[in-house]
Amino acid sequence: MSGPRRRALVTGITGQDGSYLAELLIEKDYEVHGLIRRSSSINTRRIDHLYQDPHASDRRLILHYGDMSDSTRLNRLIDEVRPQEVYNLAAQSHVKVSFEAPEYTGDVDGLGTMRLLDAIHHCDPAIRFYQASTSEMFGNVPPPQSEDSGFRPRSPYGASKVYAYWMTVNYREAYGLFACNGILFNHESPRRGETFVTRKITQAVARILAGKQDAVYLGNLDAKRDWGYAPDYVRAMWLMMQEAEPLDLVFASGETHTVREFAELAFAAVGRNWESHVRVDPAYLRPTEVDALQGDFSKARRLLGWEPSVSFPELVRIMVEADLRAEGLKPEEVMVRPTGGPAVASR
Ligand code: NAP
Ligand code: G4F
Repeated sequence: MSGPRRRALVTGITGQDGSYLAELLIEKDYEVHGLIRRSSSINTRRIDHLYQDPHASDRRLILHYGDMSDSTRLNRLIDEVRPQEVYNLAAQSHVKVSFEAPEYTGDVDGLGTMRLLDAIHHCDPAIRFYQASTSEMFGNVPPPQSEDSGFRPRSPYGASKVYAYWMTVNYREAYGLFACNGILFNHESPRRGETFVTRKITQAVARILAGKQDAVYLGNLDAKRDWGYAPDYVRAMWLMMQEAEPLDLVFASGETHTVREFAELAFAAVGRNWESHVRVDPAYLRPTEVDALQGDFSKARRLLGWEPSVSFPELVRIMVEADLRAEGLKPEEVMVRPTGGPAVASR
């Protein structure tokens, strides 16, 4: 006979990762509580398929208004919900935007994490805490980056996340909390925000094919990233929270590719030459850039048995295909078959 249903609180539930994590937790029979921000127009599009009317019985998804800048709300929420697991995914997560809004980014991404840790510490130290740490913290540490690499952040976002990382470690060491950091390298999906470079490119491919635009303007094409598939990475978050001891672990694909390569593959997937459609606009360059990320996830593989399931070319095709469908185009009619592979990559 199974015990009482487990409760998880997910901040950032309306984001890319929050939506996949909510799906995973519901699938695993959790009662999922999500923190959402009040806005004048509803922005729950990524979790609408999970939504349940507040009057429904046996609800599995329960949403609460709040903000990471508001400690009184976070304290009350932890006390009211009394989750067994807290996943802190909420963040101003755009690196370029963090240069324009450094104080806000520090408040939400850095202090916000401390507020949540402190609420747990005072309410119920048995609550487990996952912090969405990031490869952006490595900054200009040369690849491959692992748990043993130092942090040399190159953006207000990266610096705020380094603070959050160390506060997570500190609450673990000082008060014995089960508080862990997942140091995740870039992960993408059809739910990726439209202003991150992968989605910007795949959406542009679809819009160009639909005749809605002719070109896409990008910044640094030489930057190298280690790109994986988001659902693999939320599985990593959950696995970390089931461990006997809290750990800090890197999750990555282990490969690195330039932005140029991503664009080349995305346009090639529909038989176009990327150079005919990609233009460079210096407005998208950053004051300081992280040049090259490539993660070494051997510790996660060894301890958790975690492996990424989607290759780089598959990821590009999944995203192109989804954006073509969103534009009303049929991928099977417009996508070029990769050598030896299926015309479409549906997941
Ligand atoms: P995302 O799509 O940008 O989602 C961010 C989430 O945070 C959204 O739900 C957003 O709400 C919420 N949020 C922002 N400011 C908030 C505030 N002041 N109070 C409450 N909620 C707030 O990000 P993601 O790609 O899913 O990433 C999830 C987490 O992992 C983030 O912490 C990110 O920094 C980190 N991370 C991401 C990657 C990656 O490659 N995706 C890699 C490493 C780490 P709205 O929907 O209302 O905006
Ligand atoms: O897609 P991006 O904006 O992602 P970035 O900066 O790597 O950050 C993402 O991954 C981090 C993990 O390492 C997360 F922590 C963070 O929250 C976020 O999810 O940019 C990727 C690369 C950069 O080098 C950028 O300079 O693409 C380059 N780029 C080139 N043209 C562009 C563009 N980035 C954006 N957003 N838009 C462009 O037009």
